[in-house]
Amino acid sequence: MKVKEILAELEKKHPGEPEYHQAVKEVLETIEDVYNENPRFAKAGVLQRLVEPDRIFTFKVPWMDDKGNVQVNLGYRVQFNGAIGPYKGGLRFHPTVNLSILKFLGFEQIFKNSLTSLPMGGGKGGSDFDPKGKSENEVMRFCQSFMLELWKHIGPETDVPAGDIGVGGREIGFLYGMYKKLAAEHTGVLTGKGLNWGGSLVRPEATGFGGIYFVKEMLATKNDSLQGKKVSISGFGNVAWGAALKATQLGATVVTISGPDGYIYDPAGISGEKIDYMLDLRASNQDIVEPYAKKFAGSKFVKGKRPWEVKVDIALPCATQNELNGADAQTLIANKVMLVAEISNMGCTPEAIAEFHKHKIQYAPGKAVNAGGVATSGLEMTQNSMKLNWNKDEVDEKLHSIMVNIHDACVRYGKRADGYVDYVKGANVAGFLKVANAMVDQGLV
Ligand code: 2IT
Repeated sequence: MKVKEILAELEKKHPGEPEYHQAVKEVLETIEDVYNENPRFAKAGVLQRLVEPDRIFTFKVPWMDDKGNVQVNLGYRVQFNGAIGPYKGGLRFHPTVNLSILKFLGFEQIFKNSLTSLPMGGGKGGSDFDPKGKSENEVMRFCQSFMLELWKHIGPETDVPAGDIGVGGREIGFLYGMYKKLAAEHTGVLTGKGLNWGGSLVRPEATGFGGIYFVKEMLATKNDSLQGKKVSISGFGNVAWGAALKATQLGATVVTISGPDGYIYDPAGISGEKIDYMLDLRASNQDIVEPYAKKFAGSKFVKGKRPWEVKVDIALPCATQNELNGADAQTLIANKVMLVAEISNMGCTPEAIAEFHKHKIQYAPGKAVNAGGVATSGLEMTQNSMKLNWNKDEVDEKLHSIMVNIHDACVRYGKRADGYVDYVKGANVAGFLKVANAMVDQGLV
């Protein structure tokens, strides 16, 4: 197969969808060898089929704001690939949401979910709704209207959405309430649910915790640990919160968080009540971090900048796609960064990744590092099916062993002759093989 041809065809068919093209390109370039070594894949047209979603639903979401004005947003669900299980992936509510972004996220989700070893296909959805500044009633009305369309297409054995940027426990509650009313069923159709109504312990922490468990494994390959390391984190939402909590527990000092307004530098370390304060910042619905600097003496707010200019040992993008570019990577490398791990989805641009590879910096992509979130969603689905709840230690242990296994798989398929691990290749090949084999086994559907 010719990666170039498939990509050219894709760009022709779907013009103006750069994030989608970027995600597909990265995967195809790294699986080319293993694809060509297995003629059964080409015979079954696996790649041509894999790069197109199974189906996409787009719908109108009309709702009324607190002033009585009619508002109209766009809603989407991309059911990308269901070869190894029901479609699974989050919902993102953010004004930038469009089909390119949801197709990139859905495509990444296929390989990420495969890596978890749990039976989940890839999907993603969301809306261009902007939660910033909206009242709780407005968020509820929006979620209810969104679910009024979405519920037709999802189900516990069909497609199981969860949260992503802009969708947390509160939104999952409103969405779930409406689904339950429409379907007249109390089932595990969403994950990230509240603990009293089918949720799993450790799901809120899981993406950040899993990311740090992965980083711990990366460091262990160098006989090193998080103890005493200086860490920069971007974002201040659920993922950043969980990562800061676990990194701090393991002896690291987290010195930054960030928002659309700029970043916070706190040389004393973001720990204890400062980590709790991240939840208040998020709950204020303003999408800014500046108030942190006013609250905690010794920290400062750097307006309009990203945290990658701070000298650290470890950098962890935890916000959104393409948030760390080639110039940022060069700055980090000049400052002697030793490890970069994306806990956001596709946090680094291709130029940044090329810099890390060129300088043999340990670097791992989101689909491996942040898989703990969806893995724990998978564990929530299992508990829902069994109609019982595991305790905190049981879930955390399972999450931990899943992350260790994902790391092992990355090393197995990504280790180069000189010992350097290409985690991008490792994650893509390991994730791809399982899905590709399942597609071949199931025939042309
Ligand atoms: O990007 C992700 O993996 C998520 N937003 C979580 C998806 C899930 O179904 O838990």
